[in-house]
Amino acid sequence: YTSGHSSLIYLQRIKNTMKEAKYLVKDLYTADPSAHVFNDKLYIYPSHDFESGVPENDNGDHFNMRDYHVYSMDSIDGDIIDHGVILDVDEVPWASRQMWDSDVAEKDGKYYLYFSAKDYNDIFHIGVAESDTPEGPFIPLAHPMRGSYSIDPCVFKDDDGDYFIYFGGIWGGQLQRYRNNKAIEGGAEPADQEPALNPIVAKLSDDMLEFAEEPKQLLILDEKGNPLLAGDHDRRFFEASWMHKYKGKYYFSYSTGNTHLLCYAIGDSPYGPFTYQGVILTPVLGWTTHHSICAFKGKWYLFHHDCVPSGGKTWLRSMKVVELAYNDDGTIKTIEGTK
Ligand code: FUB
Repeated sequence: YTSGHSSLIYLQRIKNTMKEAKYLVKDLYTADPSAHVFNDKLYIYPSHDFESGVPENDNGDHFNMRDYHVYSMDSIDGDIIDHGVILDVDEVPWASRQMWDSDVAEKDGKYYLYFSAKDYNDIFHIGVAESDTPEGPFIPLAHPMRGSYSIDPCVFKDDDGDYFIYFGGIWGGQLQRYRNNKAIEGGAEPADQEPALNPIVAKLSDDMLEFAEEPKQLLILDEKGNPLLAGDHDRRFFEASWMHKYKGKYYFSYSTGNTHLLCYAIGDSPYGPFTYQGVILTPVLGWTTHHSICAFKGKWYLFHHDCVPSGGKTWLRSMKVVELAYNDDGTIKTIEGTK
């Protein structure tokens, strides 16, 4: 009896460690999951993929999403609740299409949804929408954040109560069309031997609706302290910014896009500089890889997506969660993606 009982406890422990990634939602395609804990619950804000019929192209027009849902969980092994649509493109006066990656931050009991979308000139900007609850619905501002461009906003609250927004994505995400926050002629990536384009960071205003300062580049350096080069496709920033803090250090993680890796870099300040450390997630089935990292009830998790349930259709993704572990030196143990 005793040994049987302890095996049961052991099996239960294995189940609870979430070493195998699990899909979170079966009835909708969901991607780019941004996870946060609000009021002791886990909330996940993903993109909502669907079959729009737009053909694949290099701009990513086939990622033609039009609305967002929010999900919540009381425990990582428990049920996931779909709270329904929280914002639709038709409710956003300035947005025409492609409701891409989003994130939500809470301040003083109000919730702010930051989202990427194209305007009527096909230029990406970042929008903000407000709600009194994490479940929405979110009411959008009539205009994008002033001075915003490109895609993939992520908002990080530091321990001292300052909020920072990180954003940017090259190729279809249009970051290569800007330098020093201004649109440039031509808008190409730098040559391979030049420093890569970096993600952008800005402190948020007290009302959470504007940049509180001129956005800056967030430098990602190699082990010798040199900026990563544009030709270093296995390490340079492509899109999917995420920031989290672990044991007093800032961890900036991102996708390398065309080499399909989720990587991370560590720094001592929310502005950086950051030093490249390695791969968090090896390539998954599908072109994009995108994630968030969140602690919930004493464990760390990587939320991400792949295209296994859609049979590899790169625009129909499904979000997943898997436990994330650190080594003693603070580096992250690499997780194998599902091919
Ligand atoms: O979901 C649309 C876009 O695909 C996101 O904004 C990118 O990060 C990539 O995941």
